[in-house]
Amino acid sequence: MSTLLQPLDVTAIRKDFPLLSRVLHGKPVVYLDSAVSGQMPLPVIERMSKYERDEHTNVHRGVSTLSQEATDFFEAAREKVRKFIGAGSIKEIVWTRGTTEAINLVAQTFGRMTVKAGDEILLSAMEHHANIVPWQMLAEEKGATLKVIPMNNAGELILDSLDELITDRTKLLGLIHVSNVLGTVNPVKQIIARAHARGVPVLVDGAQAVPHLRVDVRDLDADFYVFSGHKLSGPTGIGVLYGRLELLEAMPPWHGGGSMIRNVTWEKTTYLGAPAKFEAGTPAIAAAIGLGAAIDYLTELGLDRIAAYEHDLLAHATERLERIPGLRILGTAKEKASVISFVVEGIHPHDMGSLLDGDGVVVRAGHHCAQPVMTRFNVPATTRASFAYFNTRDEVDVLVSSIIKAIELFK
Ligand code: 7TS
Repeated sequence: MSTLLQPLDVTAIRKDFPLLSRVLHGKPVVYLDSAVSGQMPLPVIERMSKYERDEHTNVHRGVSTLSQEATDFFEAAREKVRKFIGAGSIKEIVWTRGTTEAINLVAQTFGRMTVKAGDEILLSAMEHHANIVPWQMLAEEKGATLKVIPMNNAGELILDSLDELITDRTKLLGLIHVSNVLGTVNPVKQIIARAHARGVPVLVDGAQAVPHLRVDVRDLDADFYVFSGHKLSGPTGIGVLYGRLELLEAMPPWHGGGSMIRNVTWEKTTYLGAPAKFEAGTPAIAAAIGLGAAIDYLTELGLDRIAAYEHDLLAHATERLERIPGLRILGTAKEKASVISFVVEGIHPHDMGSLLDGDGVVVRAGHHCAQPVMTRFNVPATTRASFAYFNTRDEVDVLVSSIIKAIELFK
């Protein structure tokens, strides 16, 4: 941990998360499932509740004071997102329902516009289904093919062959920034530079990166960067598509309806510019404002301090888990975020998940919407613990004891 960084006051932070004082099956809840969905701190919940109690109306409509006020809050949240990820303009920040919708938007606008029969879309071997299926659907529609950057047994991408995998027919590279299964932090800046050298635009799935690392889309030189509010201490129902402005301007609209038009006649409709062009209909206003409040909260704590703290939890958990006989961690990359997937000989990951649940320890068991990763590691599923800035070393120790107890039970 950097000596320049004041450590986080986790005891104080935990008071902001009411769920952490719940009791499950007679045990204090140990929430190790932030990769599924982060918990929202009270300032976020209270900001959304204030909006719903005192300020609720629609945005971008009418001259009423209430509507103008709501529009200001909503657009202020967009500016918070812009600043948080280092984008150049709020025109580059499109609200979506989440990461999944953002990728579908790009596939069905940019993708449909650029991908033709015989073209290729390059993805990495560790993508979430959200960054596979929309491209597969597009490839089927257009007669294009998907190609895959392989990974090694540690869960690191093998980049030696990248220059051969990129061809003259490659229309897009889709890349997960941090793996939701393996925790691997991919060298996206370097990969983007290599793709750009060949004229290939890159979409980065940042769903698991933004909660853990400081992200600067201009420094990365990403063409598209997407993430979800609910993994970033914010609510569900809101997410972000960052797109380079010239790309967004060149893309056709996606959904049609109110709020995205300049003029409508029976003969022809003209559209607004980005981002409004992609935001038909009434958006998730309270959720957007809540995401803005979450960004304020995280910024106040400091992403660097969060990263340092979570890194310590990850190191502690890795060290303790590695000592358990029969337990195998999937994903041992040099650069990792605070996600640990594991399997234990003779115990199905779902059984492990249920036994941990009985001890109040909340983890996820399953394929984590990344079945190709399961296939690559030859496992049907894993159990996954993911750590956030409100978790403690003591909670890691509860996880470890609970796993040991489960192993004893299966002997
Ligand atoms: N991309 C990554 C890397 C993710 O981890 C997830 C959700 C998504 C995309 C989809 O996000 P959504 O908000 O649109 O649903 N990941 C997980 C997970 O790991 N376990 O449950 C959801």
